[in-house]
Amino acid sequence: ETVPIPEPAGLPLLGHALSMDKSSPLKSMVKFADEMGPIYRLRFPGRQVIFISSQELVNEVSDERRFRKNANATLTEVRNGVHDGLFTARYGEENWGIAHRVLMPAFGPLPIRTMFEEMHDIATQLALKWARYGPDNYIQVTDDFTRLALDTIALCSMGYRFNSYYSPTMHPFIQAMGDFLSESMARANRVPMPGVIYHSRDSKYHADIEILRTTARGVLEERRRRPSDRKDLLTAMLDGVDPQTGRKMTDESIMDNLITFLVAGHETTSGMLSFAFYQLMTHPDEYRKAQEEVDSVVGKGVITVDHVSKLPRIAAILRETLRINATIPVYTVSSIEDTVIGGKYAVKKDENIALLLAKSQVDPTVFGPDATEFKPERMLDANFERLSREFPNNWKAFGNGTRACIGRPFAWQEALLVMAMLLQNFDFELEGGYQFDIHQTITIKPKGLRMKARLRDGLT
Ligand code: MNH
Repeated sequence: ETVPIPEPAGLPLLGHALSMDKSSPLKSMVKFADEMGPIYRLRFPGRQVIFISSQELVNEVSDERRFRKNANATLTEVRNGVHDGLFTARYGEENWGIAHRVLMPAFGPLPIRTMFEEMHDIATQLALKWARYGPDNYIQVTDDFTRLALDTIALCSMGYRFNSYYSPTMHPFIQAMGDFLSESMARANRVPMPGVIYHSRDSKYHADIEILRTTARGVLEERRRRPSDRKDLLTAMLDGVDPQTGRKMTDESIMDNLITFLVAGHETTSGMLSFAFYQLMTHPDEYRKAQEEVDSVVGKGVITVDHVSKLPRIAAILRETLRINATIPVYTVSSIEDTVIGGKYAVKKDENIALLLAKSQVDPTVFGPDATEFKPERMLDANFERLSREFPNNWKAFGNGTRACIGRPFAWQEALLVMAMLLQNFDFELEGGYQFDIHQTITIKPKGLRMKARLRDGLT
């Protein structure tokens, strides 16, 4: 016996298109979950989406024998720029398999370790900038973490320096990428109108895509012209042979993935660092414990790659940060066959099922009555492992299974390094009267977060 999936009241034809918060659809999704419970359906022109928000349902759809990633409306638009690159590839696309097998080893523990020096280089630029700001000026936290994440992934993956800390204006590539991403999201949520209405926005959109691809092609061709002994992701893509098909990646696929790394690797990491600092500055006890850990593990010397794995409390802080504010707050799967979920809800093959991490990761069944509170303790290794045995798939901030984040070890090493370096060198203070709010693009960040940084001693 199946029962219908609950649906909030909507309009004929437009469905719930006008019920969504324009600047943050996520807020509407969360609000509907609060009103409708752990499963509900929304309808938009030409598509419908089932939203699930309990650990139990998320666990069920994490079974890759029954469900697979489905590029949602926004990712479908992002494909205009990066096609079947790793992030946006549809199930079964051949280039995904080739790129996945060629790149997995390059994202393994050893190659990531060798990227430490370049990560450290960029992190030092950030620390220097903040030291020079002095203790009385407000830092635009998210902007500076975005520069950090972008410069880091570009340097480590392809030896390219954006030098974001040295220019007052954004590099044209970065500007184009930002505009491309926000327009991709806008296009996904467009109300159908005659094409001419969108004409000028469409030409700007395609011009931005042109900038992205021309830059990527330039980087690729430059590397071919002047081969280098760098062991980075670009080298892995140029030289790698897929063991399964014996094929190499095409130039188009390499460009798709170069852009994909920049897209996927900058906002997510920058958002995570921003939320982590917000949480620490509003939880003084946790802040103090984190700083004590850094002081006892790293001390006053220069941080090295060996310190990174010895910071369990910082790691727990990052996990807890991503539990409460997963920077990719929603991702989408679909069923391989017509099926029933939650024991009673019929779901059709290929129907969109959105995993609302913003709710499922604060499920009180898993995390108790204080589920929405920041308590890093519960994310220390032993507790984290126990929780995931008892409640599998309760924490999905890096996605699921074969389509999980390939950049996770990269992001983790970078974030631990940056947190440790900053806590070692500075004392931070949140802007008085700051009102927490979320700014949503494809990812989320704390809106307008500002803080002051005071050097504790000299800069290390
Ligand atoms: Mn990342 C996939 C979150 C950092 C490159 N990433 C995913 C998914 C999530 C995710 C969630 C799955 C999305 C989906 O199912 O639709 N990623 C993160 C978070 C951080 C992050 C929270 C940082 C914090 N990601 C990075 C970095 C890179 C990267 C850094 C690049 C170096 N991510 C990817 C790629 C994929 C992905 C590539 C797609 C993998 C695949 O499907 O094969």
